[in-house]
Amino acid sequence: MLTGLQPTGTITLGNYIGAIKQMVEYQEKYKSIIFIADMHAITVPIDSETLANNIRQLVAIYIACGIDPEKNLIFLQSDNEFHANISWMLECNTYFGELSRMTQFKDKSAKNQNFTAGLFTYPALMAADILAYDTHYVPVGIDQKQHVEIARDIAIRFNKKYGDTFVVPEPLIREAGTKIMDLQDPTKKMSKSSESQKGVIRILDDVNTIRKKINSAVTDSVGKVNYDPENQPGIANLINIYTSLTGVSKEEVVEQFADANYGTFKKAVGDVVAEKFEKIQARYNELINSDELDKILDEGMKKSREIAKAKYEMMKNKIGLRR
Ligand code: ATP
Ligand code: LTN
Repeated sequence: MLTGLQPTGTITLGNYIGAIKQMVEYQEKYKSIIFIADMHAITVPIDSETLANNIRQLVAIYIACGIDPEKNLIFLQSDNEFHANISWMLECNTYFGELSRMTQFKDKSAKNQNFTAGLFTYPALMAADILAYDTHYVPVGIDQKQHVEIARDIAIRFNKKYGDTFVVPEPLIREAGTKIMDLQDPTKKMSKSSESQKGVIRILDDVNTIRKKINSAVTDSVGKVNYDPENQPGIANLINIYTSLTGVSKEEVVEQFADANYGTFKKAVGDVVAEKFEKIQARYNELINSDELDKILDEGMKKSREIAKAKYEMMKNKIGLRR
């Protein structure tokens, strides 16, 4: 299993519930590779200092959240030059037309007129990330499903043209209902690159700030804790947060808070998030300036290079890039 996150901002409660928590569960079941997709992060404008800080921070967050370096291969994409090299060979087996149909490209290129060639070829680099490691499963959010599908198409095409080279990967899409929304606008996804301060909970926010953000979450005038995403999207979002972090079912939450007002319910949600993130932050603080982090990345660099280099040599040979 292989997956990665882009270091485009501090991880949110949405990323934690929607991505990192699953990675921690999968490590018990699969041989896992978790990496930082930092070369993908430069497909859109990002300040150099901010990027460097985000990268180190994300490694520390992964480990603080329970991603075990003993059970996972953890590395930085930019520490491994074979990703870009493999990506080039895949690009030359990818059609302009299929890249033009990617919805992420269409969305992001519409937002910035000066979009880069890297934004366009992003899926080929992602295919390289996946195919270099004989990945069987790729856990991603629904928005990334199309990119895993194009990686499959490229793998199948390459295998047909040059003979068996790649494992054809499958996306592991999480069940619906775990999408966490902005606390101030519950119709909008909680996003790490969002400008919203009050609506987005960051994993490194201090616990008082977290409680305050939850207390001032937008709700409705119904006044009763029900799971009704259409008419009570704010409350439904808080119920999703509560159930995701405690494992209690939606029905039980509704029953438990049947007579409670929103203030009481919000306090309970705040307690659950604060308790979880307090522990993660304590571990994060131990890690962020430690050598332990560098050791993990050095080891990951070495191991990931070995694997990707073998695939790179094999591809070169099959394509005819040899003397
Ligand atoms: P960006 O703002 O840079 O687009 P993002 O916070 O929206 O970032 P992504 O980098 O697109 O997040 O996604 C990282 C992972 O986190 C994906 O697997 C995605 O499905 C998951 N994820 C992101 N936001 C949420 C959310 N609000 N609820 C649940 N899962 C989420
Ligand atoms: N595009 C993904 C990050 C990503 C990734 C990958 C995920 C880059 N390469 C390979 C899985 C496998 C994102 O934006 N979440």
